[in-house]
Amino acid sequence: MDGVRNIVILTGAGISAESGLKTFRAEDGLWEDHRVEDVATPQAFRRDPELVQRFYDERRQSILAAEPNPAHDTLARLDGEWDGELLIVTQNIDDLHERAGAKRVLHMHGEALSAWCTACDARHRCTGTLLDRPPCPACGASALRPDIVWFGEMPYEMDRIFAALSRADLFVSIGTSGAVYPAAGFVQQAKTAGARSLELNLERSQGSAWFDETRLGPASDLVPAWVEEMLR
Ligand code: BJW
Repeated sequence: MDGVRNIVILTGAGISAESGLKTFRAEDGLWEDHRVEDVATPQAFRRDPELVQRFYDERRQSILAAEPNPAHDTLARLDGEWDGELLIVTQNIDDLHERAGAKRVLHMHGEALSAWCTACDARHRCTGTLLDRPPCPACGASALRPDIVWFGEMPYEMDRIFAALSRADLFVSIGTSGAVYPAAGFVQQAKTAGARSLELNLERSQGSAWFDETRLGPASDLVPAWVEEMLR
């Protein structure tokens, strides 16, 4: 794409689907066994912490067992080779972008492999379980929760995301349904700032009409082909 220097890429659960991680809103998706309000709100955590900790303890183990797929691999290649600005804003809590080698990654909805101490505000890498209420390595309190952004909470690093969107020449959305804000509004913000927009998804997202171009198919086909075009 001519004239493109600054790129913002938004990724969602669809990019990790071919790594074996479930999406949220598919028929067999993650919410099927758990209603969203039972696991992904601070109110749910206060009401039934064990249910929520068990849900994220299981997700953490699935993530550790998964491997990056060609979509993660080729985005990491683009990150390594692209001279202009590039930011991968992921809604995903897995670490597959990083394990594929991407460096310019921002986790706006938090990370499964991080635990947040609600007593002292410290964050720690966590590959085990929180259901058994381990002590915080910093302060010793048994007050660790998943470092995840739930409904009603503020996503991380919004200032940095909005700044990148305001400078973007190209906004690319990969494998997200466009059902959850503020991420669902990024395409409008990027377009208002003058960026072109491209959607790569198995099916059209809810905000599909905002995109200049939509390509439909599995991320592991579409992303490598698009990256090849960008680096040609
Ligand atoms: C493939 C594929 C393949 C499959 N290849 N593609 C009323 C109106 C508007 C907004 C609100 C409202 N009421 C409340 C709100 C705000 C609320 C919200 O958006 N609610 C909606 C339900 C309406 N949002 C919030 O509360 C957020 N905070 C907030 O707004 O703070 C205030 C604020 C104001 C102003 C500025 C900034 C902030 C917080 C949202 C937190 C979301 N948390 C979750 C769970 C935690 C993380 C976790 O457990 O993993 O994040 S919800 C869940 O949805 C998760 C995901 O990151 C997120 C998005 O899902 P995603 O990734 O799009 O997955 P799916 O399953 O929906 O879609 C997958 C897609 O992949 C599909 O399109 C498939 O086709 C595709 N696909 N296979 C390519 N192989």
